[in-house]
Amino acid sequence: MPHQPFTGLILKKYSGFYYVQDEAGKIYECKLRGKVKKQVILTGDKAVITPLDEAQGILERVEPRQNELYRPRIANVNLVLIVMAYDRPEPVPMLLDRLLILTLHGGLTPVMVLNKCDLKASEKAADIMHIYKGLGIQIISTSAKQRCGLEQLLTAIKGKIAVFAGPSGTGKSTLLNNLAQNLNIKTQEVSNKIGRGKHTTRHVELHPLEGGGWIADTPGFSTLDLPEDLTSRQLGAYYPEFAPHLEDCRFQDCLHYREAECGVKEALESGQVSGLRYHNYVAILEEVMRNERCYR
Ligand SMILES: Nc1nc2c(ncn2[C@@H]2O[C@H](COP(=O)(O)OP(=O)(O)OP(=O)(O)O)[C@@H](O)[C@H]2O)c(=O)[nH]1
Ligand SMILES: [Mg+2]
Ligand SMILES: [Zn+2]
Repeated sequence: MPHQPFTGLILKKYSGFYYVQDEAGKIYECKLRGKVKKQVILTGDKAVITPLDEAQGILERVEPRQNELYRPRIANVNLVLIVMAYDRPEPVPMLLDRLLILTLHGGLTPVMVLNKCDLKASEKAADIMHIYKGLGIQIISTSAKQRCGLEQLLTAIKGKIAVFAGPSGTGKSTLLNNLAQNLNIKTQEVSNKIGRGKHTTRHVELHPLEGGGWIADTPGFSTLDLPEDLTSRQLGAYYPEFAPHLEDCRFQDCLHYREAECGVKEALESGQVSGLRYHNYVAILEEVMRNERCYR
C-alpha cells in the first residue's frame, strides 16, 4: 500500500533530520525533499510529510506558521508557563509583569505556575496570589518535588505548544522532567542515541505530553528586554485591571501617568488597582518612553 502524505508537527531538527510526529503520536525521521531546502524550517512548524516506512519519511513542505519566537527559535507556540516559586527564590513582581507583557504582546496566552507549594509562601508569593487572581490569568500551584498540581498543568497544556519562562531556580527543569515522565519512548531513544555535550548548539526540542500538548525544553524568553515595537500607548492594554476605569479618564489617550482626572489613578487611590501593579506599570512606561525618545 502506498503511503499517504499527512501533516505532522516538527518536534526537533537534528543533523539534517526532522523528527515529525503524526496525530497518533508516532515519530518519523525525515529528510527534506530537495526543493524545500531554501526555506527556514523550525521546531514547532507543521509539516507535510510522505512516509517511506513506519519510521522514516520525506518532508515535503511546511505550512504557514501562526507565530515565531526568536530566542529560542520556535514556531507556533501558543502558551507560556510563567513559573515563580512560593519561596526560594521569592517571586519578583516586576519580572512577572515583564514576562506577562512579553507574552501578551506576542499574542500568546500566559499561565502562571506557582511552584514549590510544599514550601511556606513567602510574603511576595502571598501578595502575588492575591493581586494576580483578579486579572483573569490562570494560576496553578504545583510542587514538582511532591508531584502536586501536575494534572492541572497537563490539562492547561493539552492541545497546545508550551514554553516555560521565569527566573532561575523556580523549578522549570524539574517540572519538565516530571511532566515528561510520560515522554514518548521513541523521542527518548532518539535523544539518547544523539547524546548531549558533544555539540555546543542547543537544539530546541518539543516533548509530547500524555493527553496531548507539547512542551519545549528551553525557556521561552531568553531576555527580559521589552518588545522593541511596544509603544507607550499600547502598554495599558496589558493591564486588564485598568480597563473598567478607562471611561473615567478625561483624555482618551491617557497614559495614567501625569495626566489629571485619570480613572486609573482614582482606582489606585481607592484600592481597586493594586499599588504594586501600578508602580510596575509606571516604571515600565518610563522605560518605553525613554526608548521612544531614543529611537523614534
Ligand atoms: N521544595 C521544592 N524544591 C523544588 C521544587 N521544584 C524544584 N525544586 C528545586 O529547586 C531548584 C531549582 O530547580 P530547577 O528545576 O533547576 O530550576 P530552573 O527553573 O530550571 O532554573 P534555571 O534552569 O536556572 O532557570 C532545585 O534544587 C530543585 O530541586 C519544588 O516543587 N519544591
Ligand atoms: Mg532549568
Ligand atoms: Zn488615565
